[in-house]
Amino acid sequence: EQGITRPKGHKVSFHYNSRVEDMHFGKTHPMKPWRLTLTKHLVLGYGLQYAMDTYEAVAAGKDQVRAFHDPDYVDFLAEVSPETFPALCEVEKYKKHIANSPYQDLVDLGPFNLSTSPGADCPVFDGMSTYLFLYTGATLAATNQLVTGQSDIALNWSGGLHHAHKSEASGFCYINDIVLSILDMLRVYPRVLYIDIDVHHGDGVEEAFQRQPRVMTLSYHRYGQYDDTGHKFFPGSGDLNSTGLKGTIGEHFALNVPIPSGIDDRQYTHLFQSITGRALEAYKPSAIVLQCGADSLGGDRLGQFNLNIKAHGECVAFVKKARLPLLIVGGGGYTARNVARAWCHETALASDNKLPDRIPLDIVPRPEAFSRKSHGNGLLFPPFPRTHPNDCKDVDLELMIKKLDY
Ligand code: ZL4
Ligand code: CA
Ligand code: ZN
Repeated sequence: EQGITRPKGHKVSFHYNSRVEDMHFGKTHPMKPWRLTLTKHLVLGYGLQYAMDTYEAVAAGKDQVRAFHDPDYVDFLAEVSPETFPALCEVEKYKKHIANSPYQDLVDLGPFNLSTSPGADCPVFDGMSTYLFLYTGATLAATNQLVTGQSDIALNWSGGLHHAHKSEASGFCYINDIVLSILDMLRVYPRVLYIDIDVHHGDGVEEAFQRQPRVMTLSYHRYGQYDDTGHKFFPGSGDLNSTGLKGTIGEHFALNVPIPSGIDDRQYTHLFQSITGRALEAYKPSAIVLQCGADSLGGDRLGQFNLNIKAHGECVAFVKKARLPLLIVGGGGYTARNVARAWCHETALASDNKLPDRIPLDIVPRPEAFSRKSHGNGLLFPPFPRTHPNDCKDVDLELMIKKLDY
């Protein structure tokens, strides 16, 4: 912790509750709350707690979650467990919420796209309610720090669940903490810019504000054919021409940057800085929400980009330079040791600290997680580039940048 200092011109708050780590989505489910444990170990191992105000998150209230979500859905989420699920499915007010999902044949779905089948994207698991209301509480506390002017940057790595809809879970996301945060921000700030660097399209946030010119959503994501099975990369939306709901005043206030697999640091940084820079200049937001999904890193179990931790962090550094109230949330990220490295590095960037690349293995509780002979044990080690079926060879990045600048 030598050398860790508090930032000079701004205040950073860090919001977390370790109870989110106790949950398991299922044995081989890719979403591992363990990545949050590793992130915490690195943040504390480097001593970054001395650079920020740290807050233990408390659970969000049902009333707070109802600001966006359907009241029946909120009741269901608050009561559900693997034990109560079958009985709840029989309750009359929930029966009308059986989703009409294209994946119905794959898993046995209950209401709200929830299921106790092991193959489900959004399983019902032990401690689920606790987990959901805690990550949401952390995002709302972080938001409160910003809107009351008590912090300039607020962080919640357990949040950023961008796929959740008003009355439906989707893609490992149940409560859309980002939408709830932006709704709180709109009471104070005239315009909010939402930026999403998760490898998946931020569809839930875009949809929630598709009629709202006071929110601009900007998502960078893998888009197109997944492989030769004909499946599209999840969730399948977010092409260049989706720019908000046509015929409403929200039209033109959604931006999407669809990207093929295999994009590298240089290409991504160029895209990100050109487009984000232009959006900041044209939209002049009063505050920013940045979703930092770490599944855009190279070597991610689900992602197909080839970004280095340094390039991922440069997105955070670039956005921070706007000097606007900034909420930073996590999101996806499925190779836990890389997720932890990236989010620790980005916590340091947010608080103006430069970390030594050598991970303090003598202090972190699980050093073996970070010391792999094949990978080295540095903080910013470059993930090995991989090739994918439809790799980014000669997509015209300049054309994409030009098309979006209208
Ligand atoms: C799994 O191994 O593309 C779920 C999901 C459960 C356990 C064992 C069951 C085996 C990968 C994914 C069968 C698995 C079938 N288990 C999963 C169309 C799909 C339907 C479900 O980062 N099958 C759906 C969602 C995406 C689909 C990505 C990203 C969230 C975020 C923010 C969400 N859904 C095909 C997959 C496994 C599983 C292994 C999986 N699911 C990979 N990609 C998806 O943007 C947090
Ligand atoms: Ca994205
Ligand atoms: Zn993702």
